[in-house]
Amino acid sequence: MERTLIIVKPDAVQRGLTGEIIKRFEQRGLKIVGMKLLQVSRELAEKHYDVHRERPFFTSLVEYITSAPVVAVALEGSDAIVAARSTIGATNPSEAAAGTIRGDYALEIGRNLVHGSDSVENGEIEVANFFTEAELCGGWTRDVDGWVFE
Ligand code: DAT
Ligand code: MG
Repeated sequence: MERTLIIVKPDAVQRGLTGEIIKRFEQRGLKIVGMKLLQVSRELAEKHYDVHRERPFFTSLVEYITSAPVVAVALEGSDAIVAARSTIGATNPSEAAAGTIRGDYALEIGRNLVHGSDSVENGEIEVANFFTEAELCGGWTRDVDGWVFE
């Protein structure tokens, strides 16, 4: 099973889209193993977006993600990384397909509502950056698992 970190970003929380966004991952079959509301610190934001440190949009990206509370969600599932990213849609919402979260609810790249890890390795790293082991319910049995996972 893969793990991915989803962040319901400040714009999504402010716009009252938290439930709508989490619902889409949940109904897809991905299993919630961690969830919390938090205000991301500058330190955590810079760590999370370290790969973009040299990009011109880095400062505004850190400002954005730290500007108001977010909901962090750790999801588990077969192919969780690719599945979550296809549910999220293209980075630039103006190019995101209708039916994806960004394609349905966003217009601009700097207000693209949601983050999803981009690789199995980064999924593990990002979940560990946002959650302590004690905050995760790693091994819980979901009764419908046999109807979602073959
Ligand atoms: P994604 O969030 O789809 O994984 P990413 O990891 O390439 O995209 O970039 C992280 C965030 O940085 C993205 O959600 C929005 C912002 N971003 C990326 N490219 C950008 C650009 N060219 N101009 C402004 N912001 C950008
Ligand atoms: Mg990314």
